Amino acid sequence: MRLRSVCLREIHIDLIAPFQTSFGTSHSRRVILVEVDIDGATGWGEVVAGEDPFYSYETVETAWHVLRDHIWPILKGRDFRAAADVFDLLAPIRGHNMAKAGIESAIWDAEAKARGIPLWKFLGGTREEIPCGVSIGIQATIPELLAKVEKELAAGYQRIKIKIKPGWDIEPVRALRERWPRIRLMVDANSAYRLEDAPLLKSLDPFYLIMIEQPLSWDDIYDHAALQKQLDTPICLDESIHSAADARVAIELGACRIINVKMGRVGGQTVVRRIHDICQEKGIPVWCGGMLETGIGRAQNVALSTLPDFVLPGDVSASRRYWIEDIISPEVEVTPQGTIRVLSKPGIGYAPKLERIESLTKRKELPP
Ligand code: SMG
Ligand code: MG
Repeated sequence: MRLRSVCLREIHIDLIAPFQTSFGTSHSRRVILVEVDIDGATGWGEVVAGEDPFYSYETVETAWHVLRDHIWPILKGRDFRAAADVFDLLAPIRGHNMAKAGIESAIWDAEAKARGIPLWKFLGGTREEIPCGVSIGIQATIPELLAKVEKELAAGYQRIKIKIKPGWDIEPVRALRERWPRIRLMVDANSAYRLEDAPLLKSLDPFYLIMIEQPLSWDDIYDHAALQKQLDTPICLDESIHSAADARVAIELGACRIINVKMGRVGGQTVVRRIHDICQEKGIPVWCGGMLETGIGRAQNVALSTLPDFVLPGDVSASRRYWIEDIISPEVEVTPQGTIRVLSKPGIGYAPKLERIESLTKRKELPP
């Protein structure tokens, strides 16, 4: 197969509500959409890099540059066997996984469409309904947090994750546990703590959280292993896992008991499958993380969440939690049981709304 053309678009889209983590607050998103033509079949991918280099070093600007000036020249006109080969073709480019994933996932979509099968099946998915959780940002007050959680539980979501940071950790967890002793609850620190904070993190053990996500540095695995030894609560790694090799090291060192898989962070669907397979073999459950995606990235996340080891509810939730109007049709919807049912159309299964995308587009380029 051959990549005939690529179209890069940057869209700007407002979030329904601001989203606050330990590293900052998002009010709106700048998102790169990648449209590819593979032998006449069209595929769509999304680049999840942020506006600022706070979650990772990649940004919208670095991803645009790497896609246009480095990835496209490697893939242009190149013959390859399958979407599954693209990640390895891009090996000369070190890092920049979010840029790579944007185009690689679009090629997966195009190949699935050319074969006339849904992307989730093409990836090897086995689940037709995926369990969903929500991620709730840092709130100004505990009553506001409780109100948010109440709303999401009423909508059916199967697990609640709250963002924590020093000064907003034990108290919100205690308040949630007092109100809802039995819900599936977890916290995500986005690297806000240090190994010296182990006693504080240990004091979360009595709240039987299903996991603590990424407590320590974004580039650390070793200290997480030391921390995990001291905690009963499982550690889940997010920012620290960039590759299949990282997953293997983290598991071997005992740095985590769960892994959050994000396609953008690891470079595309092929590496998602490799990490999935390693974790499955080692008995480590995985779940799909979220990056405030628009419908394109969300549809890709729904597809990968159908792989068999995605046993825990992910941060993949309904379009309407993020956007007044999403850029796909139908929008991603969640059942009252807190699940998303996969679609049976070829590829990602959701159609990009081209007029809406055009109206949100701030820059567009078809590199020659
Ligand atoms: O997409 O619902 C979502 C956000 C899920 O919490 C979420 N993502 O560290 O897991 C994480 C964060 C990273 C994105 S913060 C802008
Ligand atoms: Mg996280």
